[in-house]
Amino acid sequence: MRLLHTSDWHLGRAFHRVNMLGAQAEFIGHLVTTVRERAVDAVVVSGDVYDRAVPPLAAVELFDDALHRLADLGVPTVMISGNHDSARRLGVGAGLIGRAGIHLRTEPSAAGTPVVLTDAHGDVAFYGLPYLEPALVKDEFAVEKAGHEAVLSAAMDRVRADLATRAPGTRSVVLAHAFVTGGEASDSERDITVGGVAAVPAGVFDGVDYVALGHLHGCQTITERVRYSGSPLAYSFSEAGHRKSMWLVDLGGDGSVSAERLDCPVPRPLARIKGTLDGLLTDPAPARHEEAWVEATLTDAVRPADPMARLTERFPHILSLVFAPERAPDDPQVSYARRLAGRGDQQIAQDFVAHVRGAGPDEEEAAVLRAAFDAVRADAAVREVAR
Ligand SMILES: [Mn+2]
Repeated sequence: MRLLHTSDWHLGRAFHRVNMLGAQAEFIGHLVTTVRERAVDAVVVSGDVYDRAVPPLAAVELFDDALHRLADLGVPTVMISGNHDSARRLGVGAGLIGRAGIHLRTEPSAAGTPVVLTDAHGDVAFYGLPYLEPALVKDEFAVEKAGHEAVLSAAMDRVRADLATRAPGTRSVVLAHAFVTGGEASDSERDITVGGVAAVPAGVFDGVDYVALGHLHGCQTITERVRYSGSPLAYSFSEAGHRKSMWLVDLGGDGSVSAERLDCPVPRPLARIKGTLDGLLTDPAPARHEEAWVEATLTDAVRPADPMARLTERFPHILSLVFAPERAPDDPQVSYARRLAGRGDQQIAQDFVAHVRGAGPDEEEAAVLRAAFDAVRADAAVREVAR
């Protein structure tokens, strides 16, 4: 059985001031063409269909168009909700859409109920695990301490239990939206840390033939059988080095997996350039980025006048400007943003305590901070669900 694995479409999301709906529509067209030309048997979409719980109308219309085109192909599709989607909103109409062969899985309670597709070698059971927000699903999965590993393990126990009841030789595919240990993040995923932990070990998914992951926006291989497709488009300059892709996965009759990486259309390349304003305007080297979406980091010791207007003359598609004057790392002038870069909320809070008190938090105090961050996140998640 030949699968096409994609995720993290984030329909409706903009890239800085650029509306990406045109590029998103082009990707949908590319997806449909690929399904037809490469004789795909099933499409899997591993969450974050939309960028927000309440997406703009144009994004909803684009998704509707994608559903119609996938249904017209007659190729079954399995989709789950991600942490950016409102599972309940996305799930409205799922029963009816399912009759057209598009299986939207947004209910955690259905974790152990697969969509079963069949080829010449027998059945393939597709288990769609929507993004599981630990605080919201801990009762459903009867776990005491709400963490990502606990709830995903419990959901996977249901998958394995169901699989054990099926005919020997039944192959299995799991769709999940999670941060798996060893995966590399970018700047465009929303933080999902709970209890100080964001990631789950890949071993949680043991016992199935292929795990189609969503959440991380870079295409990556955790193991031969556990992969991220990544987002089809870049949504931050941290993805300037990414090659945006989908996985074309051939699932053999014996459960063997071979995967081919397929490139997605690139609306416009991304470039990060760095130097003094005069250097960026006159050096020959950045000429190859003149048509790219550009993020320029200015290293001038003194902020120059009108930098954006001047850079736009050479780089008409410049979208982002960063000031990073060259200074010694211990210079108190090093910007606040740079001091925070790459550190999580917990670490920032702990460093703040150390800064104002002279000593960082002890274990008990660190736990209080963690609990506070968890409470804020859980509250935000509950609000999202209620929208
Ligand atoms: Mn995402």
